[in-house]
Amino acid sequence: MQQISNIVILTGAGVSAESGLATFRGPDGLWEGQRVEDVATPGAFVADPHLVQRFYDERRASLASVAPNAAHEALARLDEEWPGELLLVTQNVDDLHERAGTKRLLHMHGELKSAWCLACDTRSQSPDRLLDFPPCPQCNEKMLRPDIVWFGEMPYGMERIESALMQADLFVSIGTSGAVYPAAGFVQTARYRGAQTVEINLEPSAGSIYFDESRMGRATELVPPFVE
Ligand code: BJW
Repeated sequence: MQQISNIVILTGAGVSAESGLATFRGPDGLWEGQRVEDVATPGAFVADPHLVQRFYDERRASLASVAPNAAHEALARLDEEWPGELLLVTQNVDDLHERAGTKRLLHMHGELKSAWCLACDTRSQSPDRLLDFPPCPQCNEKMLRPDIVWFGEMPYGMERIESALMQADLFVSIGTSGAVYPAAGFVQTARYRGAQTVEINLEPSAGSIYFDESRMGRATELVPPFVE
C-alpha cells in the first residue's frame, strides 16, 4: 500500500441511516411517495413554497430525536487523530458529523439548520419552522429558504473539494448510492490523481467499478474497524 498522508472522505445518507434518518432512494426512502421535482428544485419552491418548507421543517424537527452513531464517531476520531490533511465532505444536510466532533467538515449540499435569505443573501441559523415565513435576522424580509442545494444548483465548496481530491492519497466513500453529480464523480478525480479508492456501502454504488476496494455492509460495523 502506498504511503497515505492526505485523505478525502465522502459520506451520504447511508452513514446516518442507522441513526434513524431515512435515505433518499430505495424502499422507505425520502423520495418514495414524494416526487423529487416537487420538493428539491428551485422551481418547486416557487410553485409551492408551503409544501417545500413543510418537507424541510419536518426533517429539521427529526434531528432532535436522533444521535450520531458509531460510524460518525469513528470518523470524528480519525479527524482528531490524523496528522495529515483530511477533509470529510458530506452530502448530508443533518448535523450528525459535527455533533460527533468532526471539525474538518464540508456540507456540500447545505444544512437543515441553516437558512438563506434571498433578499440580502445572508445565511443564518434556521428557526425551527420556516413554514411560518419568519423574517431574516439581518434585513427583516420574509424571504428565508432552507439552505439546501437543490437539483440544478451549484454545490458548496467545489474549489476546496477539487483541490483536496487532487492532493488525495486515499478517497473513501461511505453510504452513498453514487446517483448524484458532481459527488458521484469524485472517485474518478481521486483515481486520476492516483489515490487509493475505497467504498463502504450496503450494496455496490453506481460507480463501484471505479473503487479499488469495496466493503459491503453496515456503516456502523465497517467504518470503526476501517479507521482504527
Ligand atoms: C447504507 C446504509 C448503512 C443505506 N450503511 N450504507 C452529470 C454531471 C454533473 C451534474 C449532473 C449530471 N447529470 C445530471 C446532473 C445534475 C444533477 C444530478 O446529479 N442529477 C442526477 C439525478 C443524475 N446534479 C445537480 O443538479 C447538482 N448540481 C450540479 O450538478 O450543479 C452543476 C455542477 C456541474 C459540475 C460541477 C459542479 C456543479 C446538485 C445536486 C443536489 C442534490 N441535492 C439532494 C437533495 C437536497 C438535500 C435534501 O433534501 O436533503 O441531496 S438530492 C439527494 O441525493 C440529496 C443527497 O445528498 C443526494 C445523494 O444521495 P445519497 O446520500 O447517496 O443517498 P441515497 O439514498 O441515494 O443512497 C444511500 C446509500 O446508502 C445507498 O446506496 C444504500 O445502500 C446505502 N446505505 N443504509 C451503509 N447502514
